[in-house]
Amino acid sequence: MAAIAEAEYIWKNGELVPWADATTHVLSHALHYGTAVFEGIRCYKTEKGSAVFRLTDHMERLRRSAFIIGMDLPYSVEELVEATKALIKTNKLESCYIRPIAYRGYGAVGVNPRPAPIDVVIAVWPWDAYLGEGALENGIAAGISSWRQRGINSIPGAVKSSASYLNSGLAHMEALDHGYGEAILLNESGYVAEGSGENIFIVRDDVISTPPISDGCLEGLTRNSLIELALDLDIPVVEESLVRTDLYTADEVFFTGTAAELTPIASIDNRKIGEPGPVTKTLQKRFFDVVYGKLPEYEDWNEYV
Ligand code: PPE
Repeated sequence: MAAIAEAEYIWKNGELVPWADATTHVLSHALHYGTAVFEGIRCYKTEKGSAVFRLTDHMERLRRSAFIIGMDLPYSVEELVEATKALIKTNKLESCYIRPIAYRGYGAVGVNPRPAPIDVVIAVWPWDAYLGEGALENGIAAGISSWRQRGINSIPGAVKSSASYLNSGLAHMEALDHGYGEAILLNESGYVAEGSGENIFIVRDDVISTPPISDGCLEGLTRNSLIELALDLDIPVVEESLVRTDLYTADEVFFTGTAAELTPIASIDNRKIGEPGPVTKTLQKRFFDVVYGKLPEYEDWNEYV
């Protein structure tokens, strides 16, 4: 999670630039005011070649995030999709993490973002297990943060903005300080929102529950995929507000996200949930079968490079 394994090129405003040259001015608007929207996407090495999971859907979410904050992206979803595929090929990567970011660049200071130019960058690099070694197999210890999820009428969860991640960073640092691997944030009303970089699900009596988007979480594409995979297996899924005690008493709890994939939660606030349970394990296997191109019925989610 710390150091970046550098690739050779980065795509910036339509051009390929060497990794070390993909810089921006220190007075870029986004650096001062958080005016950036981004995505996290994964490309997996499958038997049929490298496949980017839901690439178009991610780029569409990027456009929606930009639209909400009044940023008119100078590239279409198709252009961003093609640029990403070409970038992966140029960098000769078989699997990687993909980070597109659109931000207000250099040219104006002051709160108003509009006079600042819009820069768009796509970077790719190899990135393994997000929540540490063994997390996917054994689960992690999570803790409820004393920091609240910013309100949907402050910095909306629907916008994947750099500004949101100050909130995530505060919660994540606190979790690490308390000896946990990840934080869970409650919203201002006390309902469970999400992890600092993941959506959250519980399983109780063979029913899956996850907080609704209106409780302030990101509309995660892994979340959305998992819901579909579960329903296709006839496992009921409910989107409902959850309180912290629902987490403590659940049979199984897990995080989902592009980086975190499907990471089981072994304990919350030192209350044992246990080893990854049957629903978690079934869905995790299903998820990896999908992204590695082993399930033909979900192949439209895999966009081959
Ligand atoms: N909530 C948050 C706050 C979040 O950051 C992510 C993804 C999700 C939910 C899950 O969304 P999705 O990836 O579409 O299923 N977090 C990205 C960034 C992580 C980072 O540390 O940077 C990611 O997983 O790529």
